[in-house]
Amino acid sequence: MPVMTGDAQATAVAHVNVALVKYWGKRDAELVLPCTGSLSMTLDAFWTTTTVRFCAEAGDDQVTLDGVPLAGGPRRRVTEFLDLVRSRTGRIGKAVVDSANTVPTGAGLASSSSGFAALAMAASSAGGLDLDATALSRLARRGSGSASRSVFGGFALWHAGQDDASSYAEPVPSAGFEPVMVVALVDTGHKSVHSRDAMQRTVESSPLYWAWADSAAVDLTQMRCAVARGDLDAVGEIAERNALGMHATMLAARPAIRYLAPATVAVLDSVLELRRAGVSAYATMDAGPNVKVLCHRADADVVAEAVSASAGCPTAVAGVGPAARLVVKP
Ligand code: 2P0
Repeated sequence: MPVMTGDAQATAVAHVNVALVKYWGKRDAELVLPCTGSLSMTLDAFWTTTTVRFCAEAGDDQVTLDGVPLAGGPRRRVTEFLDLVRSRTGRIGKAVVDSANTVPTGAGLASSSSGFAALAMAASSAGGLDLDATALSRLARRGSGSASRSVFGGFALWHAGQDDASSYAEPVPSAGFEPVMVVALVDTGHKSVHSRDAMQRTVESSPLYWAWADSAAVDLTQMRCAVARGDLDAVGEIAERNALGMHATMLAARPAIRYLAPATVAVLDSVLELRRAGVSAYATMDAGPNVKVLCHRADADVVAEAVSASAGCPTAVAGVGPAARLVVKP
């Protein structure tokens, strides 16, 4: 492999995705191989823009997020990922990484999905790798599992796989299915337990974990069909039961992990009320107290009003978003 010196820079944009069938638990932490497959919707409203410059003069990797230099664990995750990219390219220089989120970081709003997808695309491109979408999905997975899905727009299915080669995401046919997610911003502060630690504790200690994992396989098959036929009620029902089941596994972990706050439950009640009133609205929650409510675009205002009133919180409406893309090429 030729050693590449000289500066090279690339900028990528990747959008957040929210899982409709969740990823929760790894069977291989080093390779980030999940215990189960998952399926997500990429959102148009939230994204990360990341520039990577391999720089002959830089003494060490420099990483800033929203203008603030990263340190400690968060910085290490990025530098280890850069080491992985460097090991596959002729690049030996350190990197200057500048990243900006339109989404609060570390609040269960899936900022790591867009963050590592954008980093994978920008770093591999600046490093001179020409990866197809599957290879990029595999690489992004090594940074953060959910990032494997943010390489794609629309709906994406991440195959659990057996090894590095077989664990990647791909687009799911969705035939013009264009629902929205009303995001109830219950709390945008940092979560109490990182999802990486929380999922490991759940797999290791929750007696409910494998029951959920088994049911998630059924959810995944049914979800793929429901998305393909654009059946919002079926998609919503499967998504809601899968998410509640995932939170049940965490509540049974030892010690318990509880991301759901009183305001989360208030939003869940308002979603039930909406359904009783004939509105197709379904909730999903990730590693935090915020709630994403899936509904038809025509119902977005009425859903946003109801969930906002229930918890006294702001909302944002997100539609189906695009694939990750390079905006500045080397
Ligand atoms: C998901 N989450 O499918 C699930 C649902 C949170 C709840 O993917 O350890 O940051 O970096 O692979 O991708 C959050 O976990 O975890 C996540 P790592 P990640 O979207």
